[in-house]
Amino acid sequence: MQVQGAVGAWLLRVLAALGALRAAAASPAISEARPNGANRPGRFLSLPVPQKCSQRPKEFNFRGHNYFFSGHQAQYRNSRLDWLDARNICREYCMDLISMESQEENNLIFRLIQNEDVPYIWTSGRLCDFKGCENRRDLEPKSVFGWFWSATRGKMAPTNQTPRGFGYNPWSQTGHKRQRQPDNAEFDINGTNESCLAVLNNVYNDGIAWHDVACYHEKPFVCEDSEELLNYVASTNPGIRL
Ligand SMILES: [Ca+2]
Ligand SMILES: [Ca+2]
Repeated sequence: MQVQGAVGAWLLRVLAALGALRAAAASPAISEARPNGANRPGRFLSLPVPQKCSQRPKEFNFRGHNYFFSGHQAQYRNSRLDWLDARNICREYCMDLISMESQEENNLIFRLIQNEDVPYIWTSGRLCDFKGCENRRDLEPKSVFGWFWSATRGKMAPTNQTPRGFGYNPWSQTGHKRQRQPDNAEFDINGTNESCLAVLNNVYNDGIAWHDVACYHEKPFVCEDSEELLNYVASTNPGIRL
């Protein structure tokens, strides 16, 4: 009974934390775990694993956040995962897929991709096109105003503008349809929306650039510290070293 009580209390705290996140968020936290049209329905976001958080790979550090590239970790060296599976690997380490909120941070990733000749990586960028995103006039048109960083639920700059902190617009000027990104090109091919943000390495002869891509594609990934998850694990595991 005592164990059940402890688990119950813990679950309540998790739910309360998630509820607070939802309330604070520009976009809901839970429903993004169940993308529309996914061929694996009922998938959820993973909770952090305290022991993994304290032993998480710290490959490089920028402005107080640790990062790692999956290709540089023995256990993920050859891993290619869909967007949600990649997120969940990161989240178990108190991290999440990378969010590039400044050109400096973006440059770190571009350099990694260039130096290691990586074809593409997943980021935490996501289109708000799931349950909870309906009737949001502030997100219309979605292709311009509907993108956010799911790691922080921070809204991204309109896709047709240079984001604050950048000297240029990192979305590619071209793609499958020879149109600027995001272009939701796969929808025309098989009805799947391109709801996730990947950085592609010259796939369309366009250098290293941001592309909207269907979330089921399997790619290597970069994880970045999640302050939310680190704070959560710190507050529920007194004395833990993170
Ligand atoms: Ca970031
Ligand atoms: Ca695209």
